[in-house]
Amino acid sequence: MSYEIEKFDPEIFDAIESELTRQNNHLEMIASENFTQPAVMEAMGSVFTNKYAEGYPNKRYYGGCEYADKVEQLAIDRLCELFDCKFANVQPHSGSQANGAVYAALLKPYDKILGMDLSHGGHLTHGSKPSFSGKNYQSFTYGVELDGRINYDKVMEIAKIVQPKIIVCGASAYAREIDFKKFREIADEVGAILFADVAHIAGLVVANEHMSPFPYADVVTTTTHKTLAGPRGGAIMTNDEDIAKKINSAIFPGLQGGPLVHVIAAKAVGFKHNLSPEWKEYAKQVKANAAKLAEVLVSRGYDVVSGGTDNHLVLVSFLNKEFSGKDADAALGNAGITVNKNTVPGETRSPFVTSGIRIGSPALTSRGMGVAEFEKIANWISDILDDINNTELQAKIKDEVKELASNFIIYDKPIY
Ligand code: DSN
Repeated sequence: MSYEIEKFDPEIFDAIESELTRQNNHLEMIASENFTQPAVMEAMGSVFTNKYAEGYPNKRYYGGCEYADKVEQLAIDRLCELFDCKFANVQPHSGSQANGAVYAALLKPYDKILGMDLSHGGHLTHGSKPSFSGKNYQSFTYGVELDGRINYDKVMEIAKIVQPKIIVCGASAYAREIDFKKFREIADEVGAILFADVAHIAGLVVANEHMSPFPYADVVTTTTHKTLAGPRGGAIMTNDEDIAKKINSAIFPGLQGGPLVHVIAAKAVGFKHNLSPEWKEYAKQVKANAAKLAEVLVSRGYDVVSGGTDNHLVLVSFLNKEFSGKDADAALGNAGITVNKNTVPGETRSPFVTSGIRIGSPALTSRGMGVAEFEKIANWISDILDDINNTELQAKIKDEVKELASNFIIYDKPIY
């Protein structure tokens, strides 16, 4: 097979081919990454990339939008079906844009946000100071206890003191089920809007493998590329018509111009995958694989934050070790196992060094791996961490990783 880009821009083509080899040969265990379907990538590479479609279906500022209307309406309808909600906006270019639109729609500058602390597993856009969410609004945080779990009574106490306009729930590095009902009670007690960012767990939620944020949250955002395994992008959902109108105005013309119609088409294809009967099996397997990973790491003496996992990720703490999250990330990377360093509850090192790693199961589950493979991988991870400076061992495991990976090839060509 030859591609136009191979002839026109060999430097970029080489990088794309190398990335394909990297994705096929390595074990991708970053909890926020996944492998999308070739059909999703085909939609992303389609002629819709040429089309301007500012506005919304049947209310555009450009002509020639009849097919753009069709794909956007399909994406909206499928997302509403997945989450059993009434209104959806599928135009956000990313999860951060989606979160920015929620604040722009529902808050005034310097209103109070209460979100999960970034260093406890929250997200930059949940009020972190370097982010627009911490600069344009007064942000306050809740965190986890030393056992790695949210203490809802404490969140209630903080909310009563802060009196936030909006409470953000949802996390990027939290291994336990989020109780949206309890967050609703807290929001009701202080008269706050409840905003759930389910980017990490969305693929589990739509399979009934995690509690749904509906009917508890007033507004819900997600990314489409994490556990949902769709194209890179964001989306916003609500059951409240007034909020839906404000969100639509906040996205366009508030924050964004022309929607990425090719990505919206790909989102629609991804949602069709999420609606398929096999999706539930995938979500169950994601959880079973993460549970096996946690079980083996605990049995090998590692400090798994909260003692295990209810979802797709495991957070491992090295607070009691000589080495850092950065060291562990590098050692595992040498063996072809890709994770990310992560802060942990009670963190003593800087965010760039950290005392933990976050390991996720969604991407390897998409490659068809099950608990037997995760058991093997968890033991490799433990072997490497047990002897972190042993580069010969890392090289030996890298060969074994490559052999395992070769039995689970995800893509046979670099471009779809
Ligand atoms: N949410 C981040 C992550 O989990 O990796 C990316 O923004």
